[in-house]
Amino acid sequence: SIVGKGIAHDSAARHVAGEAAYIDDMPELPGTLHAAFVLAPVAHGRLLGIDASEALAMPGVAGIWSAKDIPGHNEVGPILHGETLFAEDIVDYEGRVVAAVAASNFETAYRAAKRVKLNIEKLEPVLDIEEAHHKKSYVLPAQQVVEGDVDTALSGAPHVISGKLRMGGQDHFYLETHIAYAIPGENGEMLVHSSTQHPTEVQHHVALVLGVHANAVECQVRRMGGGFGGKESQPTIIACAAALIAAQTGKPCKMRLKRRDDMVATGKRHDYVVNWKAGVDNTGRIVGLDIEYLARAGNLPDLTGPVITRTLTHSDNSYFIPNARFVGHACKTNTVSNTAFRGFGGPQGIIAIECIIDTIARELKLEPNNVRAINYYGDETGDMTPYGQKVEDNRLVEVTEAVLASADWSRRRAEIDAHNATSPVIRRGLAMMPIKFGISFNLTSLNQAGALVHVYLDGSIFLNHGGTEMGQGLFVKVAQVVAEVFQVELDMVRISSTATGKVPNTSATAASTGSDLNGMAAFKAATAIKARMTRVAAEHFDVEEDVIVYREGRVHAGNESISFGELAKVSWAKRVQLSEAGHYATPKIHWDGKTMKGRPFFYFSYGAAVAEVAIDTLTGETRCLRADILQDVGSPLNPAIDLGQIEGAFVQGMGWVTCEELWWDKAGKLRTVGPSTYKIPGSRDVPPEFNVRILDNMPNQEETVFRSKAIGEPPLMLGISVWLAIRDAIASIHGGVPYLDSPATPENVLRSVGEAKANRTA
Ligand code: MTE
Ligand code: LUZ
Ligand code: MOS
Repeated sequence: SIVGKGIAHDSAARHVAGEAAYIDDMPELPGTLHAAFVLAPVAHGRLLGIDASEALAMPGVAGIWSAKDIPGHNEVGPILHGETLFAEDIVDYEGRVVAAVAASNFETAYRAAKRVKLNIEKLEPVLDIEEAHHKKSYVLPAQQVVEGDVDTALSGAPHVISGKLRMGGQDHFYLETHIAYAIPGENGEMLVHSSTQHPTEVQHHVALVLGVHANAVECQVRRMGGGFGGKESQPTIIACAAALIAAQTGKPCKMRLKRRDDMVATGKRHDYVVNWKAGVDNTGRIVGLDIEYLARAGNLPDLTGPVITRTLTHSDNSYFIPNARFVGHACKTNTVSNTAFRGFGGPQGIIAIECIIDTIARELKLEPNNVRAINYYGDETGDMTPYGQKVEDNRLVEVTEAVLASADWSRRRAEIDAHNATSPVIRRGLAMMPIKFGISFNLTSLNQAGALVHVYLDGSIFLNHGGTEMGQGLFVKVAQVVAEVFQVELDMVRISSTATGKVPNTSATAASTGSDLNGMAAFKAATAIKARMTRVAAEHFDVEEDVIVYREGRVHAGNESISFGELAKVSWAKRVQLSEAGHYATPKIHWDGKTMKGRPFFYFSYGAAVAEVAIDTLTGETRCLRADILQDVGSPLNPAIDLGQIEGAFVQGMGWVTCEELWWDKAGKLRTVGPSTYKIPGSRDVPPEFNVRILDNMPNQEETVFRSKAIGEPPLMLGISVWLAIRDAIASIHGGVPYLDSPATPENVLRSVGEAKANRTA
């Protein structure tokens, strides 16, 4: 069977050989223009004028485009109206796109953009999340998930424990920065190659900006050099600018962002401030939980609404909370608009509840894992989430017990405690955490996909679907599904670029649903073609249809057989359709955005991790020494790809909570704009002992494609175990509750160590 086999990524060899083509590798057409953005130099101001005379005088410069040059709508927002491509009268963050300059080459375009003078009257910026909250400066109304009666639960609880947690954002740092190449055609047509997770959104916004119908625009994507959510909504900005210039000059236009511009101008993970209060009984069981999330939306909503929804629906993580009030505020600040990032609000909710559990355990002098276990969803507690979805596929005990055993928890706990008793400088810490992550877009309408399958007369198969490839291995998985249906070799299935002209009206490849949705759409298309071919085969061999068997590229009827290609030819001769468009819509899900109740997720993915760290209490440096992960992926479509996803996601999550720090100065200027100042985990930050396993023999209880489960995002949150282990190491100093923000940079660790030393009781 091809499904379930650990097969290399279809482009693995080409990735490492440099032969996999990205948009910037495409041969450029003659006359291609290159574009660069003019970005606002202040966080907040009134735009009074643009003086491009110096830029336009430079040799090779073709022109400048700003809001007034847009023939259609100045509109690039993913959900709401009023999110503009080019600033109109107000610039509302440092890096806000104001205009685009085009020139005959890349460097000239960049130099010219820097010479454009913006006349801006400075206004007072709001830069701090809490300041925005105090000023009631929001981009959207607050959302809340409420269950039971929190106030009564808190007032009757034996212990009420409260706290605050600040967590940072995260830059996507995909290797390929944003890029688009727009090629004008005849009669108003536009072909846009875009590095986007959401070709349909690019198509629709290019049409809106150009003032043409969507049918005039095609968006194509062969692959991205990483997306991580950063290319879910943001690519419209780049693609629309390139298309506008292409349309108005009649020349192809390429726009590629330098790393600095990419980091300054496009959105990131939302940083949050969290205030919480928990009512707890003497055993550590949570009886009531009140959490207020202040999320930094930035200058406009973008995807902040659904991101906050996911935070609120992951504030329970794996724990039954009988009385809950989770409130999320979308704080409007004069900083770049934040956007989707792997986990999509889930990590923020999960780090909050894990911090809460850890704090409860240390306050009450209980073992943190016992406090976790006693609060798990299950018969002893309950199975209803605060948002009204029942937990029907609970695998928490399985993953936890198995990971504690394989990580040799008890022995290592004792060993680490013994080490800490005699090691004043280097402290070690150990932590375990579970995850439960809801799979489906929490906006129900997005949970649909299409695929297009053709069988050619030599038996080769052409596959197209609405999902995009960003390195996560979606294309090989969907190809495996199709090869499995027809029982042919994988190399008989041709993987092709995502294109809005082939499969229309798609959702972003996001929410980890790529293979669930597109795999199922392709399965349906292939199965429909196969049913027609089987009828032909039955006629051909003069047998009943149920005698026909597809095996190893051939079609058998008892002792007789013909090749799959021969059957294709016979079918064609009988004038049978060998092509099909499949469509799939996830069943069982619904969500009421007003009451914030429903069954937003088709199913949950479970996982657990144990992390061990060492911290240097004199420098604040930390290191993850070992991590053990067990992840539920149902029956994997491709376990080799899934292992890679788990490893990558864990390390990316670890980066979020340890070394990746975004830093804005007092004027609101982002100062971490490249690898010299923004530290993502490198190969030597990967835990030297890294044991990653997939939960065996646990098919999805729901009818997903071959009973698989999504994998892209869930294990990112397991990286939070590293942060919990750092807390554990700090707590060893005084035996109390450490105060630690995320990321646990050396500065933050040192501050927390200093407080622990000051409060040392011994
Ligand atoms: N893996 C790689 N290599 N590159 C990426 O950009 N994006 C992640 C995840 N894994 C990403 C990745 C994110 S944010 C999501 S939502 C999923 O892949 C999307 O793909 P899938 O739905 O096919 O898993
Ligand atoms: N919901 C979600 C969304 O859970 N994940 C996403 O990526 C997303 N994107 C857009 C809208 N809702
Ligand atoms: Mo992933 S954040 O859903 O693109």
